[in-house]
Amino acid sequence: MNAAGALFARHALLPEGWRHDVLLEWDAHGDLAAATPDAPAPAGVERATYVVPGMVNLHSHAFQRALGGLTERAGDGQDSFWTWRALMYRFANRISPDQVEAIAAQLYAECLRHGYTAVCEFHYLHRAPDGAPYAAPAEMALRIARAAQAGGIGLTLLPVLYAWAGFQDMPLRPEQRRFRSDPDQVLDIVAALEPLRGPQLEAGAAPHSLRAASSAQLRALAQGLPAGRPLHIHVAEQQAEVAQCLDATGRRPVEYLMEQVAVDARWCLVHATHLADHEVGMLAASGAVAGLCPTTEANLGDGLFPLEPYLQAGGRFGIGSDSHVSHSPVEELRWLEYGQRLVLQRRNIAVDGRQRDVAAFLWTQALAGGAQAAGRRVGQLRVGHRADLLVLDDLHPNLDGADTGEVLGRFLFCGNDNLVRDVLAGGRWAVRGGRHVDQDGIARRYAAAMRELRAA
Ligand code: NGQ
Ligand code: ZN
Repeated sequence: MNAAGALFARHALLPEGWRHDVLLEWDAHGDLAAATPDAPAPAGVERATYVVPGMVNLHSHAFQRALGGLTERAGDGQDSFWTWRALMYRFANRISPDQVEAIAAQLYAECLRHGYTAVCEFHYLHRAPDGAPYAAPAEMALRIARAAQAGGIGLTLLPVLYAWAGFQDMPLRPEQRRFRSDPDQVLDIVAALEPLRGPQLEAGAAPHSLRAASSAQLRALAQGLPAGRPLHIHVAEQQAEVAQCLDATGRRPVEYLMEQVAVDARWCLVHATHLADHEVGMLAASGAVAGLCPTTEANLGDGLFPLEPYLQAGGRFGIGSDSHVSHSPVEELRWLEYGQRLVLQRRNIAVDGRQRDVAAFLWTQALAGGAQAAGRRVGQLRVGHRADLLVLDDLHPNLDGADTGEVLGRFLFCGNDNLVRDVLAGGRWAVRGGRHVDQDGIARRYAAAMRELRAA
C-alpha cells in the first residue's frame, strides 16, 4: 500500500449508506484514494468503529466568534436584529489583523472539534477601521486563510461586496467604512488569493445583500468571477429587508434577486427566511442552496425558514454557524428540525419518501448542500473527494454497541456531550481524542487577543 494514510472502519457512512469493514485510504494531497467495504483488516492500520463524513459549515463571520454570549442583555428599548447589529459593528471596528487571525484560529479549531471539516467564510472586514485600505488590500482575507491553513479546516473564502447601506443607493455609514468595496476590488482580492487556491482552499465571492449591492454590481461580480466559483448572498433574513425591498423595487427580495441575476447551482442564498409560496418553488427549482443558520437565526430573532414545503419542492440546503453562538453541526441540525416541530406541532419533518430517518436525512442533505455551496470536492467518503471524516466516540454510552441505524439519531438527538473523537480534514488529523492538535497554542493566542480587545 502506498497511501499517505489509512483507517479501517468497522462501520463507515459511504454514499450508498452504512458499509462495514471499510478500508479508507488517502493520498499525499489529502484526497481519498480508496474506500473499500468488506475489506480484510490490514495489519498496522489504525482502526475505528463509526466513521462519518465531516460536515461543511457554509456560513461564517469568524470575527463574530469573539462576541458570542456578550449581547444577551436587554437594552432600554426593544432589542432586535438591528440593535444587535449596532453592537456587532462597534466590535467589528476594533479588530486588528493579528486579532482576526487569532479569533478565526480559535473558531476553526472549535468547529473542527465539533465535526465541521470545511467552512465558507463570508468575509467583509476588508479595510482598516478608518476606511483606509491596508498596504495589501487582501491583508484581512489572507489572515483568515492563514488561520484555516494552520488549524487544518478546508476553506472557501468569499470576499464580500459591500457598497451601500440600503436600497436606492443609501451611502455607507461611518461604522460601515471597513467593509467598503466595489466589484473590481472584490475581484482583486479573489485574484490575490489565487496562489493559495488548491484542494484545501477555494475562493468565491459574496455580494453582502440586496441592501449593500446594486443590481448592476451584482451582475458585474457574477460575471467577473471565474466560472464555477461559488457566489453567496444574505437575503430575506429580516422582515424589514422584505419591506424595504418591496418599497424600492415592488418585488420581494428573493424574487427580485432572481430577476436581476441568473441564480443557479453556484449560488448560496443565506437565510432566505421570509419566502412567499411562489418564492419557495422558485428557489427550489433554481438549484441554488439555501444557507440555513438555525442557531443564529434564533438568536437574532429572524423567523423560521419554510423547510417542509421547500423540501417537498426538492430544495437544497446546508447549514452555517454564522455568528457562532454555536460551533456544532449537531446543534444547528437539531434546531433546524425542532423549530419546524414547534411551529407545525408535529414530529419528524426533515425526511423524504426514501429517507425516513431524520438524522440521516439532515446529515446527508446538509453535506450535499454544503459541498455545493463550498465549491469543493467534499461531503462524501468517495474516491477523489477530500479525506474529511469524523471518528465518533464508540465508548460513549450513547454509541456503545449501537447499530449503524441508530448512530446518527444518537449523534444528533441525544444529549450535549461531543461525540466527535477524532477528525481528519484534507488527510490531516486535526483533532485527536477530542482535542485539536494545537488546541493550547490557539487558545493562548485567542486569550491574548481578547485581553487586548477588552483593554482597548
Ligand atoms: C453580517 N449577519 O453581515 O454579519 C450580518 C448582519 C446585516 C447576519 N445577518 C449585518 N446574521 O445583515 O446587515
Ligand atoms: Zn451572515
